[in-house]
Amino acid sequence: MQSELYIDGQWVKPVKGGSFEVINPATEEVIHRAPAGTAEDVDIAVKAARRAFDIDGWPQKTGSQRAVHLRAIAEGIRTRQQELARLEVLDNGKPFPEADWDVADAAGCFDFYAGLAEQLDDNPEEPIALSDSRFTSKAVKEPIGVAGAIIPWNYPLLMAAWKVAPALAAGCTIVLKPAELTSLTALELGAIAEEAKLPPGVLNIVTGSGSVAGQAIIDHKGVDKLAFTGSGPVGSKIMATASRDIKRISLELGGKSPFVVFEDADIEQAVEWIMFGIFWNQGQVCSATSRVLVQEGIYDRLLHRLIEETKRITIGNGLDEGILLGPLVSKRQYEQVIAAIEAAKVAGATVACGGRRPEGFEKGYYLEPTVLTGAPLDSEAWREEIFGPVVCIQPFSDENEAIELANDSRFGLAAAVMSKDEVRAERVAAAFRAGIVWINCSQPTFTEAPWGGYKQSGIGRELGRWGLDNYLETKQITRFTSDEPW
Ligand code: TXE
Repeated sequence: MQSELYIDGQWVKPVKGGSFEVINPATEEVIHRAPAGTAEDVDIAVKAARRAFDIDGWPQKTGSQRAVHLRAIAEGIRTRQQELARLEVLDNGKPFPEADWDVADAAGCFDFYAGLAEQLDDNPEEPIALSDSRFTSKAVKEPIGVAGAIIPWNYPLLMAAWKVAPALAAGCTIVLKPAELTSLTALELGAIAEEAKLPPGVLNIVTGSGSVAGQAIIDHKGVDKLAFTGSGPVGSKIMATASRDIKRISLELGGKSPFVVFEDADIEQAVEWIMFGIFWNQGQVCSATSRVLVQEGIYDRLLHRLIEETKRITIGNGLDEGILLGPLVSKRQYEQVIAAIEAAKVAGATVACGGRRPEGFEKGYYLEPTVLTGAPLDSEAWREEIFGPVVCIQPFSDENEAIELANDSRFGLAAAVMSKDEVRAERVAAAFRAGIVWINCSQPTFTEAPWGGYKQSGIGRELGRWGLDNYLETKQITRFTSDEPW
């Protein structure tokens, strides 16, 4: 486990020398102390990133040259996959197979953006047909500059990959701040980048608290672009701060995503996808389908089967075999989710199953997977992100009502629909006000496809070619070609 910051290709102690506890959420034990970066460290990191961008020539490298480093990082992640997955479990609590999956996905993300970096060489410019033939014009894409990336704790290495890979592919340099709850694998990424011979200053990793290290990144005048995944209030703060210097921003802020199940859907499959959509990663997923809407005719049967299957979920330490649900990430998150369940009860909801600490667990932030029925449509449980293994389920009568209920939210990250009627499923998918829509499934995420939200779920799109565009500016170059006087 790394104990220093990775800045300008060096491992360094924070200027002020501080550190903070890393706690295993399964045991509540302190397993490490991570370096607590402050504004001074961020300043050094941003200056290194500036030099790497402005002077050392990272953006001037060809896409293929940058791709060599990205592929080497992907390989470095794969070489250490088991070790990284284990660290992720110790830090975040998720079951090992999920962590293993995330780490493989992170490697795939670097490979994918290596491919896009190479493609930048194939299409360096786009000719533009002008209405005035005395001129010719072309558009070129150029990297924005220095990116500041602030990421959450639910997918520590994968979220780092989602930001670092496209930024480096585009030719940006970057300062990355992982969430203070999960710093371990992000710091390992520094070691992997070092082995991949990434030039100094191209990737800098400053761990520390949001209010100190994170705030210093968003405030820094040397940062051209901010990429953030996290809570709405911090997203608002980033947007407000970014407006001062007109920094480019991309924000991914979570949601309260609906899952609509029509009467013609297969109940067993629906139950499986509902559970995947809310219990994977302990429900700490921005796109979790936490509001389930089921058509009246199958509501009782589906609810019965959902409760039966939910009760079968094996809870425990993510490092143990056969565990499907680990602890929540932190004491604070655990207490917040418990409080949300209590508030739901007061508002009139019924706990159909779960809702408590499972028996036999003295340590660890464990919570039974929970199904809530009858949460009033104006209650916080129905409207606000709980970010835990808690699903609200409601009946609906017809398609119009389902769409109305699904869209009645300030969020718009994801939405899902299940129906054997393809035409109806497409119609509902079109009607959803959300950036990611799943038909007959929930949650599958592909590096190639755009990811991001409508409404208060954020701004911009990550992943795919859209993710690369997040780190690129567009420049027009127009030439006067006529011999006639202007
Ligand atoms: O998020 P924060 P928290 C939601 C989810 C969860 C809630 C709170 O509902 O219950 O947010 O989680 C950094 N300047 N999501 O408190 O604080 C912080 O250090 C700059 C949804 O953990 O937003 C961390 O690196 N940075 C979400 C990152 O922001 C600051 C994933 C996210 O932490 C900062 C996580 C500041 N002033 C939580 N304050 C999703 N969209 O997937 C904090 N940070």
